[in-house]
Amino acid sequence: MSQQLKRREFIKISGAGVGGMMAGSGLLQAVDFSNPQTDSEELIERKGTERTATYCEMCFWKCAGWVYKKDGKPWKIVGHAEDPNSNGRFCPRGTGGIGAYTDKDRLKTPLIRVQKNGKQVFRKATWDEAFEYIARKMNIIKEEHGPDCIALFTHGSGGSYFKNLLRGFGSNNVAAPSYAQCRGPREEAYMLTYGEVVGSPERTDMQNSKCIVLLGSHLGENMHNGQVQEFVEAVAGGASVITVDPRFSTAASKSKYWLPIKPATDLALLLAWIHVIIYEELYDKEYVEQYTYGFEQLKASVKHNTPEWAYPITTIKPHLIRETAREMARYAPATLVHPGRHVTWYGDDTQRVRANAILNALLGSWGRRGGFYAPAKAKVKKPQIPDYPEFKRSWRDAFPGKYPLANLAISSGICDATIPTPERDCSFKGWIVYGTNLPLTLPQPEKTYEAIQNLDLLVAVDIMPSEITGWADVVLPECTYLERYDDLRISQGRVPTVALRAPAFKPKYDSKPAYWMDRELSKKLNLQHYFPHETMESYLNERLKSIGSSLEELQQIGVKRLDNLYSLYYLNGEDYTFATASGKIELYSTLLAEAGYDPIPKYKAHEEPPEGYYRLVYGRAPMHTFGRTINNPHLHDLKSENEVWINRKVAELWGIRDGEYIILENQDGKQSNRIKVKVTERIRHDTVYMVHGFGHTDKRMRRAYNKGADDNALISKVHVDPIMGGTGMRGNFVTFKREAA
Ligand SMILES: Nc1nc2c(c(=O)[nH]1)N[C@H]1C(S)=C(S)[C@@H](COP(=O)(O)OP(=O)(O)OC[C@H]3O[C@@H](n4cnc5c(=O)[nH]c(N)nc54)[C@H](O)[C@@H]3O)O[C@H]1N2
Ligand SMILES: Nc1nc2c(c(=O)[nH]1)N[C@H]1C(S)=C(S)[C@@H](COP(=O)(O)OP(=O)(O)OC[C@H]3O[C@@H](n4cnc5c(=O)[nH]c(N)nc54)[C@H](O)[C@@H]3O)O[C@H]1N2
Ligand code: SF4
Ligand SMILES: [Mo]
Repeated sequence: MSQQLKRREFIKISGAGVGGMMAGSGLLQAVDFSNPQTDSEELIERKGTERTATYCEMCFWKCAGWVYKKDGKPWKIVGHAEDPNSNGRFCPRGTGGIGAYTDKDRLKTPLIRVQKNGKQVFRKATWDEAFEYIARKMNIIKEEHGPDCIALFTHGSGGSYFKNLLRGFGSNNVAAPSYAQCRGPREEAYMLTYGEVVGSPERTDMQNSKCIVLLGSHLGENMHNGQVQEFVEAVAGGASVITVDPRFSTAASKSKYWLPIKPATDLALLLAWIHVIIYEELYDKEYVEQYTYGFEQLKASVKHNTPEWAYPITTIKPHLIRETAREMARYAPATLVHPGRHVTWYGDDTQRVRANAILNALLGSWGRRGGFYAPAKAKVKKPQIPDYPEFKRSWRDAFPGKYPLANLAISSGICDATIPTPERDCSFKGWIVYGTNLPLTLPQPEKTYEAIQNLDLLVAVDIMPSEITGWADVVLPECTYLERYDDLRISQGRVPTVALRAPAFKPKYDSKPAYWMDRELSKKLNLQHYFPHETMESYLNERLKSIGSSLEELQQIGVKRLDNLYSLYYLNGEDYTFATASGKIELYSTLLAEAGYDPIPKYKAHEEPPEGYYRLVYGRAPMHTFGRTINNPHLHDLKSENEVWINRKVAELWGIRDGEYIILENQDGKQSNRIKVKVTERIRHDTVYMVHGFGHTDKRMRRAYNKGADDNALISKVHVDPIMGGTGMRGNFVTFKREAA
């Protein structure tokens, strides 16, 4: 079909029901935001209530909880008391999860792109038609180009079934923006240093930390539940917090020290801290001696990185750099220099996070109480499936010699490799996009659109008519997490736990769970042997049998705690072998040296904003997750648009008033949607800030449409991490424009 449709047009609207904005669904009153901690036992005893076990899909912390119904109607969602990710409390987004289910703008039926009266439109299709279409296209691509010319982009629980399907089909090109646009550099930096990743939930022992250092990491706005709870606990217990942020974040307001660093210079600060810790002999000598490799090289390398050297770079005064370094050493090893999560900032991110990992090693905090614990290891067997065919080509072939230390596929790389170039023998021809809204998620959106124009097949699996669905050939409406089973959530953490997600409601409209989609699609592709279980119930039951449990038990208890057979901390004096080349914690990285990169991080200056421009940085709001919750009836009511934070003096200089709407224009002339101004002292003069996820352009999301601005529209420049391909996204600069009258 899409051969006849020459250029893919964005399908804006389906005609019906465009008028009048829907008001909140009335359910808001029923959802209790004020007291998220509710005693489940007490609730279940109330007449007419029933509960179903779930784990939350409103973000990727995956808190376990209970969905309550009263007289058959949705009532409330609460945290599961036995769950270490939530400790019985949900965050506002989790509590508002009911809104994902009730949202009237949801995708309702499968859709197929067709040409009608010279215009591209979606027509409603049956599931069988949709699967026929997809299978036919996939087979054509396989025949003409090879199965590996189809890629999967995924974020979220159901992605695993699509991954299984695609691998069975012969392609291992599976990418998640949570790697190259998020925590990839962190995982590779810790891997290079300790031979292990940080993982999610982070293995940070914050509840026992006496000193916490946050670089960016805006905990409290970044609302990862258990982590925020531990942070609050540590602060209440008197932990000393050092926050490094060009903005006075919520975390900064809880801190003993706020260091309003000049953005893009954190590596210089980290090296100066390392300098002070080494040259004032504040490091953990026994730990360094016993466990680390390359101390002398490190010492020599940071010799010139004095606080006086770092001062003009970072604008942090030398005495403050010394004082904060001493503060960290005072509480070590119960000092946690937080490794961050969204770390794709400036392109040298693996090196910056390496410096962070090195600093933790000098403080002896890895494997120590109050630093990083060794997460529990839970093994819950998966049912056997046949081996996948051999994968002939990988995304790597598109980038010979590049990103040698990337351990996962790079979404932005797959996007690039979809745009044909003379050197490349094959570019990607098909994308399956599960639960990730690429136009708002991958930087350089104009590249994403160009790549899309070169596809023969684009399948979008989503619950909402998000922007990506407007570009798809086939749209598959998934039911929400409250209407489906999914695979078990296995959290390592301090105690290994297994949590169940079971359907609390029947799927609304003609939406279906991803497992069912993949099993049906597998039949059309003759790949059903990769989906041996007819239902999720039977799959889950078999999995749970391997730990002596059953689906029935999990339906009753929701969360099962397993034994942790390992110690959380290193035993004093015990020898350990680390999974690095030297078997030690590598202050000097042998792998980086071999691959031709700095084995010890070195500071290199980044580009500065031109005259009249300000650096654009972005972050989170506690009541929203990226762009995925903006249309949620309950959460939209809590925050319906974002603001751009501008320093008071800068605003005065431009004559910009608080509350007025302006347009941001970046160094390449890209303009934002109109955005409200927040004039504040809480940000540096050279930086502006906005929350990511707003500025939706798809009218089918009636609440979110045209509210606030999309930071991604201004991220037309990226700085790619040469080590692992992460896309540094904070090297864009904006100036201010008045709205056209
Ligand atoms: N409510 C909510 N919580 C979430 C999410 C969500 O969507 N909503 N998303 C989750 C996900 S997937 C992730 S990855 C995390 C992301 O959350 P974090 O990992 O905390 O993200 P950061 O980029 O570290 O934090 C943004 C902060 O960095 C500051 N900053 C900007 N530039 C610089 C700089 O050059 N140096 C320093 N030191 N600071 C700088 C900004 O001012 C801002 O305060 O949040 C998670 N938690
Ligand atoms: N400009 C900019 N870009 C960023 C970031 C940023 O701060 N600024 N943050 C980066 C980070 S840290 C990350 S982790 C990524 C995250 O990026 P994404 O994972 O792409 O996050 P969302 O934009 O929320 O897109 C999620 C999509 O999943 C859909 N969805 C929600 N629930 C379900 C479900 O149950 N099933 C299915 N099938 N679909 C569902 C939503 O409707 C939405 O379309 O973005 C990265 N990109
Ligand atoms: S942190 Fe909030 S949104 Fe994320 S999984 Fe937990 S309750 Fe849900
Ligand atoms: Mo992320």
